[in-house]
Amino acid sequence: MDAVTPQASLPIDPLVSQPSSGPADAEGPAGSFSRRGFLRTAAIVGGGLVAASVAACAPAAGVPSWTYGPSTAPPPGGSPGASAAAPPAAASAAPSAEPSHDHSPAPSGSPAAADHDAEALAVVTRFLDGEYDKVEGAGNQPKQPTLDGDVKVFEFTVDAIQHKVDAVKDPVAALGFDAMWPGPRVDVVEGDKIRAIFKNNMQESTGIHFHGQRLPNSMDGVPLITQDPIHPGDSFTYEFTARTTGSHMYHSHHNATDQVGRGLLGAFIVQPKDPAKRYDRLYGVTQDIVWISNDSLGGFTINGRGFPATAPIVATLGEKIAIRFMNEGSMMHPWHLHGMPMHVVARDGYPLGSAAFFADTLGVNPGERWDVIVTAEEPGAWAFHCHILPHAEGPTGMFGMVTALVVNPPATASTILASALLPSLSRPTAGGPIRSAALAGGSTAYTCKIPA
Ligand SMILES: [Cu+2]
Repeated sequence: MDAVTPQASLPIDPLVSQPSSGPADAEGPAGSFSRRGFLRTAAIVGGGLVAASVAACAPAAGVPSWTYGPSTAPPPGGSPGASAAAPPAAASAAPSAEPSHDHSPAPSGSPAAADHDAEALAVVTRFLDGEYDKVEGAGNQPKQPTLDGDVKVFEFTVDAIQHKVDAVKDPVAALGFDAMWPGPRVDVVEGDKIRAIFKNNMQESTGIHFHGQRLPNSMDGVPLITQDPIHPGDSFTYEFTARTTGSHMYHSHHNATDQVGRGLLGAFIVQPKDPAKRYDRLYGVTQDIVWISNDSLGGFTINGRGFPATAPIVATLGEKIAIRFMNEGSMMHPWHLHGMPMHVVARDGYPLGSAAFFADTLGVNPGERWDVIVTAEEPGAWAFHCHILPHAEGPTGMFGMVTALVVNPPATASTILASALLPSLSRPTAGGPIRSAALAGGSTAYTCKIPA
């Protein structure tokens, strides 16, 4: 399964088959598609983010009106045209591996306007060029259980890893469940009997807490309170029945400032037993996206990545998307979507019912989960970012907690035709929800040019 959605989007129903997952996918057909898909995505993003004064890059009535170039892959660090202006990684405005929690404004010695624009363009160009798909090790891969009778068994490893938050910066000494950050996404169904086994491959002890679940006390995962620490080389087995529906998490509860800050976190989602209460049936959503923020090692991240390596969300006009915000950091992050509102339907897994509300900016405190439904009702490329601006944009452009919601127009005859004429640019080659959405939308053909 690929991410962006690629990695962030999953079939809604955990009972249906899901695409295989694993690091190998990054270079597999799905990855190939995703890069092409991203070109399309990027094209629109280019229209939306760079050419703000230009109407969204919808296909013209006749032929595609914009073209994208160059088509060659950029060297690490930026596109060919922008690399000269790209700042050295060390000079990036993004938080370093030792992030500053200083929220003071940009220094008064900001670059001159021309430099500012060039550097901002360089980083956006990396986003447009699909940096997300060029960085190995995407997290949130779906975790499949084995069955022991009626018990769903999940076996995890807890590993020290080298993790890249983008394609340019050096890897950081991180931690991961199953060697990924975020750890695997676990989807179960209300009433499922769960056995989760964690093998500690680290050089330090740990303990795993299922955050938000109602559990037997002995399964609460707090070392020295409800269990002994899981020492290096040892395993611990958590057993419980998934009682609490909705968006939850699992994470280290031992030396957690460091261990969660370095990546020991993941999504644990309990789908309601009644299918009519699941988001696909309840709201008609066709993408179900986990969005875990963190703000320690590697700076300000969404699903372990900082802009421009964050995954865009790609939708077709009219599509409904569920986004599950989960904050595993130590700061509040107000997520702001441009262009259309978010329908906030659940907090910490609990449905808001008649108290559901609309917002365009939603603060998510550490530990909280908020579920929103977005109706992709406005075509274009819409910035989607934390609105604590020092987490998102600085004198050398955007960084950290930034991505885009790309809303493609529905199919038109011209785009379908162009798709046939430009297969190398537009034809998806593998399965996955994005491909499905793209095909359904028929809007993979045209591309856009970033204005010089
Ligand atoms: Cu923030």
